[in-house]
This record gives sequence, C-alpha cells and structure tokens, in this order.
Amino acid sequence: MAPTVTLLLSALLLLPVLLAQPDTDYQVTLVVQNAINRSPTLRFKTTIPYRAVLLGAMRKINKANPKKFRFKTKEDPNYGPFLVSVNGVAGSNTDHTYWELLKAPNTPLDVGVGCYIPNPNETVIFNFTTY
Ligand code: B12
Repeated sequence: MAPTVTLLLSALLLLPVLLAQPDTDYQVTLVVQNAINRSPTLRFKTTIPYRAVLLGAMRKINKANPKKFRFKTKEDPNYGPFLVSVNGVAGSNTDHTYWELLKAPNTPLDVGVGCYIPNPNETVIFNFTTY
C-alpha cells in the first residue's frame, strides 16, 4: 500500500479516539464545610483537564486563593495522599475527627484525593466530621 494511503487510513482509524477525548477543561466546584463547629461554608470553582484528579483541582484552587484555601496531605504507603488539614483545621486520632470526602450532596468517595477523578461540573465536599 502506498505510504500516503496508509497514513490516511491510520488517521481515519484514530479519529474516534481523538474525538472521544475532549480537549476543553471542565469545571469542578469544591465546598469546604465543618459539621462539627458549623463555621461558614466556603465554595471554590476551578477548571481541570480531562480526567484530572481531585488533588490537581485543590492545588489550582490553592494557587488562585492562597489565603482562603490551604491544605496539607500526608502520604500513605498504600492509598496515596490522606487529606490531613484544610485551612489549619486538622483531623485528630484522639478526637476521632477527619476530613470526609463527599460527592455532592452526600456520597462518600471510595478513594482519596490523589485517585479521585471528578466528573465534569461535579461538586466535591470536604466535610470536617467525626468517625
Ligand atoms: C479506619 C479507616 C479510616 C479512618 C482512619 C483513621 C483511624 N485512626 O482509624 C478514617 C475514618 C479517618 C478514614 C477516612 C477515609 N477513608 Co478509610 N479506612 C479505614 C479502614 C476501615 C481501616 C484502616 C486501618 O485501620 N487499617 C489498619 C492499620 C493498622 O493500618 P494503617 O495502614 O496504619 O491504616 C491507616 C490507613 O488506612 C489510613 N487511611 C484510612 N483511610 C484512608 C483513606 C485514604 C485515601 C488514605 C490515603 C489513607 C487512609 O488511616 C489508617 C490509620 O492511620 C480501611 C478499610 C480496611 N478494612 O482496611 C478504610 C479505607 C483505607 N479508607 C478508604 C477511604 C476511601 C477513606 C476516605 C477517602 C473516605 C471518605 N469518603 O472520606 C477517608 C479519607 C479522607 C481523607 N481525609 O483523605 C478506602 C481507601 C481506598 C483507596 N484506594 O483509596 C478504604 C480501603 C475503605 C474502602 N472504602 O474501601 N478511614
């Protein structure tokens, strides 16, 4: 087969794959709430690239709002980053508190911030609560 024809055929075969992966970023909303002391709820919006993880959205929000959204994570050898604190409020083993990760309105995420891939226009809630 002539090289030009092969090239054309390959391009045609790749087309559905390329079309299935949108190149536009999508919006994610992050809500920070405290179920224990009822401090004011914060809401941030950002955009992330196709199938980016939640941690990427958090870093982007922190970069845009360094005084309003800060966080710390601790690397777990098995599950990746554990969200330890948000805006200086840290979970505690003695008080049995932690930052719960929810997909709005109240579905707990089944993985941590380093693994979770938000859907387009999704709202993720960081809820400081007890266990
Ligand atoms: C107890 C527990 C917790 C406790 C841990 C605190 C404590 N002092 O006990 C609390 C309630 C805080 C917790 C929270 C979460 N957990 Co949890 N947790 C467990 C559980 C039931 C047992 C862990 C354990 O004690 N192992 C025994 C000890 C000796 O081993 P260890 O390595 O020291 O255990 C530590 C780690 O497991 C770590 N840890 C616990 N959960 C998570 C989650 C993530 C993402 C990370 C990075 C670390 C981590 O805390 C443990 C104590 O220090 C496991 C399931 C299981 N049966 O293993 C789920 C499990 C580890 N948790 C899980 C999840 C998803 C979460 C949350 C993301 C849930 C949510 N929607 O909010 C949050 C973490 C949010 C955040 N801030 O990052 C998943 C992780 C799956 C994955 N691939 O990421 C598991 C496997 C359960 C599941 N759904 O399948 N968890």
